[in-house]
Amino acid sequence: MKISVIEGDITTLNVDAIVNAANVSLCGGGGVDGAIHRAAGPELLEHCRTLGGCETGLAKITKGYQLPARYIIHTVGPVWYGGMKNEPELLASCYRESIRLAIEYKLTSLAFPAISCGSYRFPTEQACKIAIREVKDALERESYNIDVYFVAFDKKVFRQLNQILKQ
Ligand code: AR6
Repeated sequence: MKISVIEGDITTLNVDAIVNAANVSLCGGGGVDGAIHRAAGPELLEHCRTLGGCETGLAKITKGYQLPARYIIHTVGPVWYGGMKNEPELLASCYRESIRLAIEYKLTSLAFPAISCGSYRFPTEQACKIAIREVKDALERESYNIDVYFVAFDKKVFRQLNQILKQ
């Protein structure tokens, strides 16, 4: 297992799958979700409309359509309401469910954005700790070998991810 942190636009990555920080409708939105739908093209939305949405903390997989990535794993992070609404556990579940699908589809490389760290307002440092812990634990538990990229879209998340990874 190799874990790396990179800064940039997740839609440009040539990996087996990228993860989308979607919403329960799976019908697109702003942030990374909007960028992924724009880059993948309209067929993605057509496909997503047939999936019946997705609950918070769960994940569904589609093809990558016009993306360099073969697949997109759509997961729905929690909205941050202060931390008393099970937000940390729901975020952890997003990472576990994404890894579960990556293993099921025998993927060898996977890239995550900082789920819930944009419009859903999850405190970024806590979110980055959860992300790295859950991915490491899940892959060790399953003894699964995959290259995982955490993709930061801004300097703050980039710094935080690197710091946590070093510890
Ligand atoms: N590549 C990588 N990371 C990105 C990109 C990109 N192209 N664009 C934004 N980010 P957000 P959420 C970062 O708001 O908080 C959508 O409308 C961004 O800087 O995309 O889970 C959905 O439809 C931030 O660090 O997702 C939902 O309604 C991180 O990705 C809602 O937003 C997540 O920010 C989900 O909110």
